[in-house]
Amino acid sequence: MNIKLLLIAASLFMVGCGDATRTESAADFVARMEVEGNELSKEASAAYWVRSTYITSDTAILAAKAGERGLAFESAMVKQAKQYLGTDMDPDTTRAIELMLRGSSAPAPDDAALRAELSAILTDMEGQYGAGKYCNAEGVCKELQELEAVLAESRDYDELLEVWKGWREVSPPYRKEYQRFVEIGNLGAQEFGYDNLAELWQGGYDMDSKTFTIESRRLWDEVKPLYDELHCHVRAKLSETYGADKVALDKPIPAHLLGNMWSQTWDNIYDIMEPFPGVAPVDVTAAMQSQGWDEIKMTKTAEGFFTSLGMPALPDSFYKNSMLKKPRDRNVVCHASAWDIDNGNDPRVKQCVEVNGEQFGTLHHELGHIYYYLLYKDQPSIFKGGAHDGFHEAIGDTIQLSMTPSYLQEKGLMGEITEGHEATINKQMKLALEKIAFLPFGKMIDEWRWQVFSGEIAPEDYNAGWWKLREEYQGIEAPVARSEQDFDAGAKYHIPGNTPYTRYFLSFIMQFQFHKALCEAAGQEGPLHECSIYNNKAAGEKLSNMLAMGQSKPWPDAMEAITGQRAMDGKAITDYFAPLNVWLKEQNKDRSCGW
Ligand code: X8Z
Ligand code: ZN
Repeated sequence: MNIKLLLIAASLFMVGCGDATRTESAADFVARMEVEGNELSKEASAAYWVRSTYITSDTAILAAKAGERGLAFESAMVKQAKQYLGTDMDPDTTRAIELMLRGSSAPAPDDAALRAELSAILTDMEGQYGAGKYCNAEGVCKELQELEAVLAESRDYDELLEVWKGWREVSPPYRKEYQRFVEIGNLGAQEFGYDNLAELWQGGYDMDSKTFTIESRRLWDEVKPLYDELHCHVRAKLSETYGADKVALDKPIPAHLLGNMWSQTWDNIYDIMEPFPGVAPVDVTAAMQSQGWDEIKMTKTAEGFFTSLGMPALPDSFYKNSMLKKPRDRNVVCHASAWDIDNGNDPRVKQCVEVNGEQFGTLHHELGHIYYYLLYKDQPSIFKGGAHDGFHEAIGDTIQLSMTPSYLQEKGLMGEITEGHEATINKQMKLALEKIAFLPFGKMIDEWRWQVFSGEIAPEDYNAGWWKLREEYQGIEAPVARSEQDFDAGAKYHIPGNTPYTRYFLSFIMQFQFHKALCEAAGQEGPLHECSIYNNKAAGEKLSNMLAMGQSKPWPDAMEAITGQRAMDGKAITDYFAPLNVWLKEQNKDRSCGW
C-alpha cells in the first residue's frame, strides 16, 4: 500500500479533532492525533487489505467508506494544524505539524459529497485495474502477469504487439474517472494552500516545490548521458533482431520490444543484448525452478539477508497474514505492496509470487519496506515514514545490489563463478538493462501527472501528452497509432492506484549511494559491483540506524547518517557503471545515436 495513504490511514477517523478548541496546545493536539489515529487506523487498514485481496462490489463499498472517513479526518486535522503555524513550538512538534500540512497524494476538499466521490473513484479505478484481463478473438482471457510473461519471453513481433495492445484495453473505461479525480484532487490541494496537486506532490521533500523540480531535473541530467549510450546500443541490437523496417536506427524504439509491458526495465531481453555470449551466465529462475523453490522459500531467503545484517526476524504473523500467492478463485490487486498494519506489529506483503528471478527481486524490494516499518516502529505515528518516499523505495533494492555471484552461489542459485572483464561487462549489462533503462521512465510518469494536474496537459490531450513524454524521455514510441480514445497512462498501476512515481526515480539513484556507503562501512575495498554486505553487521547497523529515524528529521539528516553526504547524487550510479559505459561507447562509436 502506498506510504502516503498509509499515513492517512494511520491517523484515520480522528473525528474528535473537529471539536477541539483553539486552546489546545500544539503538542497536545499532536499527541491526541496519535492516540485517536492509532485506535482508528486498524479499521481502515483492514478495509483496504480486504479490498485489495478480494475485489468485489461489496469490498468496494467498505473500502470507499473507510477512505471517505480518512479524508474527513484529514480535512479536519489540517484545519486545526494550520492554526499553529508560526507559533512557538518545540522542534518535534514543529516537524509533526509540518508533516500534517504536507497532505496526502489525494487530499479532498472539505465537502462530504466530494469526499465520497473522490474515495469511490480511487477505489473503483484500482479495482478495475486489479481485475483487468485481455481476451483475444478466440475468447481466451489472460491476466496481467500472464501477459507480462509473453512480453518478457516472446520474440515474435506480432504476438508482442497483440498483447501490448490488449492490456491497454483495460484503461479507457476509467479515463473519465481519472479526469474527475484530477479536478477534485486539485480542489483539495488548494485547501491545503497549494496551487494544485502537482505542487503538493512536489512539496514532500523538505524544500519548496520549485527547488525540488530543479533538483530532480539536475539528477536526470547527471544520468542521461549513460542512458543515451544504452539506448543507442539496445536499438541497434533490436534492429538486427527484428529488421531495420521494424526498428529504424534514427527513430524511437517501438515500445513492445523491450521485454516489459511498460518498457520500464529491459533486463528480460538480456538474451538479445548479452555482450559476450555464454560468459558467466546467471539464471536464477532456472535454478530456483529446478530446485523446487516456492514463495515461502523465496521469502525466507530474502528475510535471511536482512537478518544477516543483524535485523530482527519477521514476526510469525507476517507469514500467517501476508498474501504471497495469487488466489485461484478471486480477483486481487496483484501489484506487489508492503503494508504496515498495527504500527509495526502486523506487517504484511501482498504479492502474487511466481518462482522466477524478477519476483525474487521484488520480494527483496517489499521486505525493504517491511524492515523500514519494523525499525521505525517506536517512533510516533506521524514520524513513521521514509525520510522521503524515495528512501522507502530504495532499501530492498540496495540489498539486491549485494546479491553478487558469490552470494547467489552460497544460496545454491549459481554454479561456477567466472571472473574477468567479459564477465563484468555481461553482469553490468544485465543490471543496466534494469537500473539505467528505468531512469527516464521513473522520471516521466510524474512529469506527465504534474502537467495533467497543472492543466498544461488538458483532459482531451491525455494520451498525446503521454506519448510526447515517452518519446522525449525514453526514446520509445507506440508501435501502432494511438488516439484520445485510449488512456495508455492508465494501463500502468500507479496511475489508477494513484501512487506518486518520482520516488522510484530517486530511489534508483540513491540505492547506489547507499550501496557505496554500506560497502565502505563494511570495509570492502574492491570495485562496488563486486561488493556484498551480506552478513556484515557494521553495514547493517548503519542501515538500521537510518531506518530507525523514520521521517522524524528532514531527509538530508538521514542521508548524512548513512552516506555522510547531504544530497542526492547521480555520481554513485554512473561510477558503478563506468566499465559498461566505456564498452558501450566503443560499440556506439560508428553509430548515430539519438532519436
Ligand atoms: O511499484 C513498485 C513496487 C511496489 S512499491 C513493486 N515498483 C515500481 C513499479 O513496479 O513500477 C518497484 C520499482 C518500480
Ligand atoms: Zn516499493
